[in-house]
Amino acid sequence: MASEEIAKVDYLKESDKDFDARMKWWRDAKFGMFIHWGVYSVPAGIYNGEEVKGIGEWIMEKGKIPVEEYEKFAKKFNPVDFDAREWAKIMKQAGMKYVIITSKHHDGFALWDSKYSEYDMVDYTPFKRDILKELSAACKEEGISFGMYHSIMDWHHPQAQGKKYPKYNSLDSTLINPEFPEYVEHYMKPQLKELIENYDPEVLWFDGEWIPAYTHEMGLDLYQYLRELKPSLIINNRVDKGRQGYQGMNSDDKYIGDFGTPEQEILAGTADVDWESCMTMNDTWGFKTNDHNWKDAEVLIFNLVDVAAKGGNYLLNVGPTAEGIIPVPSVERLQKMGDWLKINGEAIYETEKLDRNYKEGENFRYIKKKEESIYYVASFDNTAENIKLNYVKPAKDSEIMLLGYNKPIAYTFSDIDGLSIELPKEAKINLAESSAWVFKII
Ligand code: FHN
Repeated sequence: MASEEIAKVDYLKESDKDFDARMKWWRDAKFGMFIHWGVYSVPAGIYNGEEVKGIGEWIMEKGKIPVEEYEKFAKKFNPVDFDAREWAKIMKQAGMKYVIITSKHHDGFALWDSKYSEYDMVDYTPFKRDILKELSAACKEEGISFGMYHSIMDWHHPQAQGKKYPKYNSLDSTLINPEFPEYVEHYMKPQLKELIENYDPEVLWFDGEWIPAYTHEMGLDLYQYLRELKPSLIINNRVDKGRQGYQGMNSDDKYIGDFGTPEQEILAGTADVDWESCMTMNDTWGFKTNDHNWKDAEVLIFNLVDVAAKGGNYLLNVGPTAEGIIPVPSVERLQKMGDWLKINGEAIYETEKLDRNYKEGENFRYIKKKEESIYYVASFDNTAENIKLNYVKPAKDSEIMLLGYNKPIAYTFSDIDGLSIELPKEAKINLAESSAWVFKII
């Protein structure tokens, strides 16, 4: 990066020690809830009686709904069943340590009481309550770190894409709307300031950065602005322009952001920068009446182990209904994940990656406890009589425990045959329901 650019973003000179200190809680947390909730949950994928294909929160764009029409959905948004404490309890039971909720998605609707817009939960809907205020308070009570998603792209504000400029076209638009810098300076930044001052988020998760009107220089400036407002704030790489599509990692270290953001995918191996994989449980982020492709809890647990073994975080999405309810299929999966973590969480939280490239179909993952010589091996083959591991060499007289069974497990080790662990029948009975068995090598 040119020296004048670094000069513009003093925080880039942050020492590794300071960066590590700022990221510590986030790296230890490993598992968070993503919440996509807003006006789009009212139509829930249906417009003029027709199903609109694609992800639910894009209905305004995919359904080519004029701004005035879409505003009518906002007038109807009345989540009378919303209970922030209930949501925080679901996160807690699931073993989730942080939450990222959409403060404002691409449709431009604010889930808080913004003094810069009437197009918000308190001024525009019959509900008249500040969602972010209630949820941030409930999360603090449960000891869950509170973060917010914020879209740079805005389909409602007249100086962004709204009524004056051609509808958003991310793929091949060359039109740069001349008022976007004004929108950033006098709308987006003031709204972000009030979000930080009112709700004290630990993380800001940007998105919609791909629009041509938003530039790398704006990203550098925004990062500096936000870190000056809250020095401990953690900000994802979508605050800048370096993300490589859904792969999510920056293409060049001139781009900023505290962590990479693979979307609906997990890195093949480890990375030398922080990253977080965000995923849905089904085929949409925002609620849709007709959603499909629900992932089984076992797959979600494998994903969590896979991400932890590779040194990342897992941000798993829920899309609440227009009434304010987290869908039952989501809650059921989160309960199973929480039950698994109650037994095996020590192999996930406060752990670090073991640099290893996993082969396709390999159903073991290796994880190391931070600052300790304790290793965990997660096995997804629960039918085996014994398990052979050729990647880890127990120290002399090591004890091997099976989490949840809590009796030493017999094993043999040789340099030629590697480590062979016999599985006691009793263990297979006790853990028959477990999605993955975790061996702790002490
Ligand atoms: O366009 C958004 C989409 O609606 C959703 O918010 C995902 C989640 O990360 N991000 C963008 C698509 O990459």
